[in-house]
Amino acid sequence: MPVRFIMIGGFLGAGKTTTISRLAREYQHQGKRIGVVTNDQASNLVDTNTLRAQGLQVEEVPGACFCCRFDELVARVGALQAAQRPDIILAEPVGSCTDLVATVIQPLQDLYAGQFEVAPYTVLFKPSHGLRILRNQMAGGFSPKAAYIFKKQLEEADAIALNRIDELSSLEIADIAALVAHQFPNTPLLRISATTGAGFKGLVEWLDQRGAFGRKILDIDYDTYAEGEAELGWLNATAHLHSPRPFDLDGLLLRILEELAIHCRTLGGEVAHLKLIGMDEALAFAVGNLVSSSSRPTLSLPSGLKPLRAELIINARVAMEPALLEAEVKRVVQRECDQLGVAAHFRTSQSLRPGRPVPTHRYAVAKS
Ligand SMILES: Nc1nc2c(ncn2[C@@H]2O[C@H](COP(=O)(O)OP(=O)(O)O)[C@@H](O)[C@H]2O)c(=O)[nH]1
Ligand SMILES: [Mg+2]
Repeated sequence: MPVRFIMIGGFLGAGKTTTISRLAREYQHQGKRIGVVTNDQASNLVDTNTLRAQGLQVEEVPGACFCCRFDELVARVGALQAAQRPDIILAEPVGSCTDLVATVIQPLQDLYAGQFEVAPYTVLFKPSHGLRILRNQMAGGFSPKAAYIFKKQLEEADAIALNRIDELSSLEIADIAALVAHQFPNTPLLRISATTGAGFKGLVEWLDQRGAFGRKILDIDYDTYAEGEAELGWLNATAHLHSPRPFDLDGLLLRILEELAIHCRTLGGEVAHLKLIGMDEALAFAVGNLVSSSSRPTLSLPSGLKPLRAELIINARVAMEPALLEAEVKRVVQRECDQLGVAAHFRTSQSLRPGRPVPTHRYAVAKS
């Protein structure tokens, strides 16, 4: 029996991890076994931690996107299959990656036909940047090249899922629907909220379909794509926090995100996604998120913890020079910790610009 491979695409901060987490629960209720593969340019992923904490089997493909580490993707799926024979693999690609139909879906369908059965490719629409990008307003705060990636991601989708409808007015939803219908004609638009579960029945039904999907090969300029991706600074860091007195972990995460939002705005670096996990010694944890410079930081998972010690994991993707991003993040974390009387020691820190994507395979025409 081939394993069902469901990849959920979408820009940084669009809601892929939240969607995958909810889909996993839905499928588990149906009695299905689930494996998850996450992907990032660096290691120490907030997403992997979040999903593992839900009891899911998660494998990581770190260091480059699925398209450039195709064999590693297949190997990680193989590891999941050996461990627990999943019925379904949920896969989250890097949020700045595109051309996934030509470089991942088509090769999987062609080279591993008996092993994988690929579901219709669904890409999440991120309203905070998407509305501005589709309206051609200042590239949503990014450069036109990063906006190019955002649009290419939507162009290769079998369906677009407008996420965060819990936060949108019916007018905003109608506005986005009209823009999508105009710019991506013949692409179905689902309306979902990964947070509340609204629209998930429809999403699951859509993903269950069999047919001629995963065939929209992009006409794409890899120079523009590579330059757009390289404009984003990437930082994955971990720090150990300790204090003589219990401290408010949730409050600290929110303050760090609030301060970073202000600094990024001042420095003119649009936030694509900032994620923080704070974890105590018993591995209970809080998650904080910021998905654009103009959004409000949120605790996607409040913990109520008042620990003496905690580990902090930081994943930041911001349109800023990586060394500057690293310096800003470290400075803000130190300062906010100082104010609470908490000592912060950075253990690992990896900052980079994504390199030019060099896919293992690229199908110029759809084979299957
Ligand atoms: N209000 C709201 N927030 C959401 C929704 N989906 C995701 N989020 C939040 O958006 C942030 C980014 O989500 P995440 O799943 O990490 O995005 P990813 O980068 O695409 O994996 C987190 O704070 C989520 O809690 C949604 O439907 N509604
Ligand atoms: Mg994610």
